[in-house]
This record gives sequence, C-alpha cells and structure tokens, in this order.
Amino acid sequence: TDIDAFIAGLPKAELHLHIEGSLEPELMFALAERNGVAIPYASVDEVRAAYDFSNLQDFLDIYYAGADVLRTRQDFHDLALAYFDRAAADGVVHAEIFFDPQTHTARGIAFDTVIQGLLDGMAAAEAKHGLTSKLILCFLRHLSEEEAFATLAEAEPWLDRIAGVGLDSSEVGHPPAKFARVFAAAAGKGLKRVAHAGEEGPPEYVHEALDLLHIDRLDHGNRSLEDAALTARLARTGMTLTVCPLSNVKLCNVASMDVHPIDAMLRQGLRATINSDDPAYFGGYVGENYRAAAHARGLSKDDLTMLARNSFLGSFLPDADVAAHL
Ligand code: ES4
Ligand code: ZN
Repeated sequence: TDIDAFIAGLPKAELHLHIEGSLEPELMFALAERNGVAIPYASVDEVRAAYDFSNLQDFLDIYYAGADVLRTRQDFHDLALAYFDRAAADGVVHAEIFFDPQTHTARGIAFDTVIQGLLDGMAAAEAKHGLTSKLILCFLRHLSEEEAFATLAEAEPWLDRIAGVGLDSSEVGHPPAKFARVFAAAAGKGLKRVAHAGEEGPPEYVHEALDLLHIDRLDHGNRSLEDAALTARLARTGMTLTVCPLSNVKLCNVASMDVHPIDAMLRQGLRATINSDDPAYFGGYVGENYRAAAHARGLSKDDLTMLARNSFLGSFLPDADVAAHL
C-alpha cells in the first residue's frame, strides 16, 4: 500500500533491539550444527511453533535457552551482521543495540569473545550498508547487584566502544532501585543510561528509573500512561520512549494491535519511537512494527514521520549527526 511504501522510504534509527533476540531459527540450527550443540527442536517450524508466549517470563525462558548456540567470536559476528542486513532492508540507518553479556559469561563464554564478535559485525555493517551503530550493555535484573558490578568491571577495557548501560530481563520483583549504585558507577564512567520500565511493571518502576537510575531513555514505558502526572513529566522533559508494538502484543502486555497506545502516546506529547525488541521471536523487524502499528491504529504520514524523527532525536548520536538525519 501507499503507507507501506511511505514507511519503507523513511530513514529510521532503531533504539530497542536485543541482539540475542534477532537469532532466527535458521541461524540457530546452523550454529548448533557448527558448534556441536544439541537443541530441543527437530525443525525450524518446531522452533517457530514454540514461540507462543503468555508473558515476559515465558519468552525469556526460551530466549535464554536459544542463546546457548552462540559460542565463538564468529557466531556473534554472524548474528549481528544478519540483524544489520535485515535492518538495512527496512531503512534503518543507525541502530543502538543491546547485548546481555551475563547470558554468555554464565555459560563460560568470555566477555571479550562476545563484544569482539559484535564489534566485528558492526564494522561489517558500516562497510556494507553505511549503517552506523552503538552498543548498550544490559544488566540482567533477575541477577544480583554484585553480579552487575562484576559485569561492569569486565567491560572496563571496552568502555570507549560502549555507549551506555541498560537493564533488562524479568521486571516484576526486580525494581530499578536494586541497580541504583551500579548505574551511578556507570554514569561516573561517562556511560549513558537506559532501562526497561513499565513493560510489565507498575508506573512506580518508571519513577524509580527516572529518579534513582537517572535514565537518558526509557525502554517500553507503556504503563506510564496509567499515571497522568508521570505521563506529563515524560512529555515535559522530552524523554524518549522506545516502544515495541509487536513485542507488546506477543507478550500479552497489549491485548491486540487494534488497541495499542502508540497513537495515544503521540497525542499526549510523548517522544515515542517504534522498535523491534526481539524480532526473531516476536514476528517482525522494525518495518513490520511500523506497518502493523500504522494499519491497526490508522497512523498518518505525519505520525510516521514524527516517529522516525523521534528515533534520531532520542539516539545517542552527536547533535550534528542527529541534525544530518532530520
Ligand atoms: C526483553 Cl521484551 C524484553 N523485556 C525484558 N527483557 C528482555 N530481554 C530481551 N527481551
Ligand atoms: Zn527489550
């Protein structure tokens, strides 16, 4: 359609993408074979059939299991480049990608192996597509503060290649307050800060992310809409929300795309963006997220232009580079 063509032609930044969540079943099988790793699925179709989630934890259990096929620097390069190829095809010109080092170091894969492979993939994507990217190191919030500090220490030699830190995994029961000290340490090292909040957790967790983690960007943030004063604060301060429509529906945080609040967010003056989260698990890359939201919610070309513009304004690119993309 006309809208689909318009979306395809819009240059975009992707600001909420877990690189481990871009592991397509085909690559999972190829890496399992290459590394001699057993996987509990007989076929690609069987893997896709298992991707039927009732909530975030359902998904996380399968997502962490899938990551077990990732073993070598080459694997992380291949994973990242496969994502960048898909992103470039959707008009993504800049991506700020999350990685979860603890998912790998807990299995005996060295931090350096993970980050070197990802950096190789990022360099390849820039050479191949002109697509620029940054890395955001996420702490797994179901693990301890002490483990987060140990991960930050492992990142020390790589700090000039890491744009910021994030907070992901099981939200409810692991409020931002648990990581206030590690985020303060990260800030002291010059790192930007983002956090998943208000995906499944209550508006109070968004308040904590703002006041205790001093976040530069809010990942998801959907449940902020339940708190009018919080919504007004996010709008007034120009906080970027990295919204993930297909993720919200797949994880049953939004009943269907027909009732997704992306348009309500824009009407309330929030700097919302559209992103893919874990595209291999949730049924589509960034273009599909734009298309699904646009068709279900009747987004106009002006709305879509605003969403893409917000993605650059909310990025961690220097002001001159943001301006060059607007
Ligand atoms: C995630 Cl959708 C989502 N929420 C929280 N943590 C995550 N890690 C990967 N995807
Ligand atoms: Zn996420």
